[in-house]
Amino acid sequence: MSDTSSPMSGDMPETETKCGYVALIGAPNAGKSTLVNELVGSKVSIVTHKVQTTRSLIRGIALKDEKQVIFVDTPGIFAPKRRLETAMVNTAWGGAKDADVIGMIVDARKGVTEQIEDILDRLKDIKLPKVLILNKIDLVKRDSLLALAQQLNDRIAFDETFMVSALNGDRTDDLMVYFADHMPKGPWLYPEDMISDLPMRQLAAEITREKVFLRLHQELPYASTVETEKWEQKKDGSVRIEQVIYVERDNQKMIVLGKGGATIKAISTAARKELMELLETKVHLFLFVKVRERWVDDPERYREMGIDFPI
Ligand SMILES: Nc1nc2c(ncn2[C@@H]2O[C@H](COP(=O)(O)OP(=O)(O)O)[C@@H](O)[C@H]2O)c(=O)[nH]1
Ligand SMILES: [Mg+2]
Repeated sequence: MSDTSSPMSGDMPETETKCGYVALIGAPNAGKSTLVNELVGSKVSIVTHKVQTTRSLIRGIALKDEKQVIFVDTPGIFAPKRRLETAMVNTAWGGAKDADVIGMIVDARKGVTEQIEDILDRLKDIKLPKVLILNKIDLVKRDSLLALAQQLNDRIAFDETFMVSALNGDRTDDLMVYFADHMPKGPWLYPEDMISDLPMRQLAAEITREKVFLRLHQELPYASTVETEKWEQKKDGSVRIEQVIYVERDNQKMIVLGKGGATIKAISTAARKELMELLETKVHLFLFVKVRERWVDDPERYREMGIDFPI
């Protein structure tokens, strides 16, 4: 008995899967990471009220029907002064150029700032579909939203404008449907249960970095970076994680440790709690603080963060 129909013949069901990239760009604190987490339905990118929290490209993966959308959360775009800042801004624009659709997020309460003007100027030259996302609509009146949407659309012809609250999940469904529909046809690039491509070690470092950002003030968060050095699965199912918080100077180390070690303990407790939720197992977290003068000029640190070292 022979089967004459080849696997490629016409009675195969038409593939309906779609898959593509959406890059979310915007000024620092516009709510890019919050929106990615909301659309993915899980925390994949850290969020704080401080500017420049996100340093590398974080990919959060979401499925809508048969469509896979890979969201690229980018560092905020601003006028960089230091090397790390330059690296972050380059990373953001690099992420935007490789996308299928660009979503520009604007904090509706702040409106059109100088930073927004600069982003619009550069965005104009990128020939990709673009949508405007006015975020934080929970904080502003509807009239001003419409005026802002008009003002921005006068500058760039966006394909579509959405008004959302990433924090409350208000109207984010429409946005998700739009992105899903506008992905190119093709097979999924990630397994269906995958929500992030960030290796666990790096995600764990990001979680601790978020706690550092939340507990330290002024320049210190920006002078620090976190790396996972050891990850050991124990026989009883628990995990032992060792991480290093790098700072630039001795006095910064003292601040991270806090009086009697109180600050590092609080950071560790908060990070461990979240890691246990994420890994669904017991976590033994060991944090070390090391002074590495000029780590911000060390290419190795950039490699660990997953961003290019600007020469
Ligand atoms: N009220 C309000 N706050 C928001 C909203 N989206 C984000 N935020 C807050 O804005 C701050 C910056 O958010 P984040 O996602 O880190 O911004 P990013 O720098 O663009 O990634 C955080 O304190 C968020 O909780 C929103 O829709 N409404
Ligand atoms: Mg962010």
